[in-house]
Amino acid sequence: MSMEAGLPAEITLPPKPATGIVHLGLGAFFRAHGCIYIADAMAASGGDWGVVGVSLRSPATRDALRDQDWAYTAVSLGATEEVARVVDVLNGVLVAPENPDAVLAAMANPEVKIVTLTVTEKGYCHNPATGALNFDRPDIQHDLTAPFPVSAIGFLVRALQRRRDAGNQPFTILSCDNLPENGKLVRGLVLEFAQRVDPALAEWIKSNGRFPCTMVDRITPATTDADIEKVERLTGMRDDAPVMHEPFSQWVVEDDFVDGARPDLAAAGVELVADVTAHEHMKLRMLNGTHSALAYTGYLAGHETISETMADPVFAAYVRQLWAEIMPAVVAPAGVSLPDYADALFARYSNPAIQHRTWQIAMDGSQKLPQRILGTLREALDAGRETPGLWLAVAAWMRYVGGQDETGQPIDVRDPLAPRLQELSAAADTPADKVAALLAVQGVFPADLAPRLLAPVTEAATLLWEEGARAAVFEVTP
Ligand code: CS2
Repeated sequence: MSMEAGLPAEITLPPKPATGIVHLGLGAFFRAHGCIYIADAMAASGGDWGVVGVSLRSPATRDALRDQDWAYTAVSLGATEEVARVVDVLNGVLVAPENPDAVLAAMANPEVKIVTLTVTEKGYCHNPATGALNFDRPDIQHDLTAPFPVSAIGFLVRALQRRRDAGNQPFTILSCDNLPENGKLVRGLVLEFAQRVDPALAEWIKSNGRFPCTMVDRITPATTDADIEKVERLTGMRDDAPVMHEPFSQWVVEDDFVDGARPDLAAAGVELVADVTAHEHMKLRMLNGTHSALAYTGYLAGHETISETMADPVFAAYVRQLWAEIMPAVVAPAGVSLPDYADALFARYSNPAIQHRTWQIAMDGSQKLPQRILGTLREALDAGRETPGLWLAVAAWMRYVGGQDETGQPIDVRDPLAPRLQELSAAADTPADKVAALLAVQGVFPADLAPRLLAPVTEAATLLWEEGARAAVFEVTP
């Protein structure tokens, strides 16, 4: 798909806006979410906010987009209609392992004002239970001494170092990952790393850097070959890297940028707020928490996607039960009704056009459980509330990471802790022993919470192993 293909020779396109943003971790989500807001902000109010994307690992996205002048199709999949648009906001894609110096140079360019990130939970190299940088991670160890980094944190600090050395301002760091207080988290990690590299640099970042927190939301399943065919049928154009997303989209951003420099995000529908905490808690617990619960239980029951899981009445009732357990642990943001939010989620999950695989959401559970489910469980225990649906979700995660489904087939578990979790599970005989062994993994379960979960999760696990996921889900739903 070339944007210029087919235009008469005398027509010249206006120059693309210059680059103002570097994005680390260019996956389908940011292309279906942040890029669209940025494109709309420039369409409304102008500005040089072109984006250079960085792939921290694979060249696949770069290779697919290069021949398309970096433009791509985003398809909004409603239950009854499909709307395709071309998103033309990328000015290039760099592949970090091929040329880390080019990535640092792009980030150090003083015209770049913002570095956005979607590097997934594990990409922050932190301990999910404490929020501290994990200096044992090989990537972090490497980046402390090597001239060119490999981790997102390493790139951020080394690029900030170049900017400081050149007498320039830092960029704003805008985390767009599903982590609680993502801006504060990344600030802490950057400062911890910078402190080891050069304490004066850490001081400079502390005084001059900005790390607004954000809440991001748009369901965006991984693009499949069938999607590529579908886009070709829909638009008549071949696009090797389209993105497929639901119609709904939300971005809530704390308005705290270095020198106030940012696109006119409000013009694109972004909610700019002073404090994003309430939005983010609501979304992590009510959306991502139930997403993970449905992913593990649904997968074990043989359901391929979330919409297929929702079409099973036993699971539709289960997700309602989960929201009833979660809502008392959520403070509604001003003007938001939690029951309405739950109803909207129910409709979004049920959208049959969105093929969101339970297996995809099940990935990296060890990095997701704490902020999605365990915080809610802690508050419920403190308040003496029973949460059988969520206890079952934790038990289902435990069965899932054991690596074998209910029919004895292997599960392709993708998780940075997968080998350890599988080993712990295999070494234990009974469901009760497996629960005890997995609750002892402190990177996931805080030491003070684990003993409190032992009895209820053991009960849920026993039910799950004895009856199977679907029956267990039925059992815990009134
Ligand atoms: C999902 C999220 O894969 C997952 O873990 O829960 O990616 C979810 O689809 C998004 O956060 C929705 O905004």
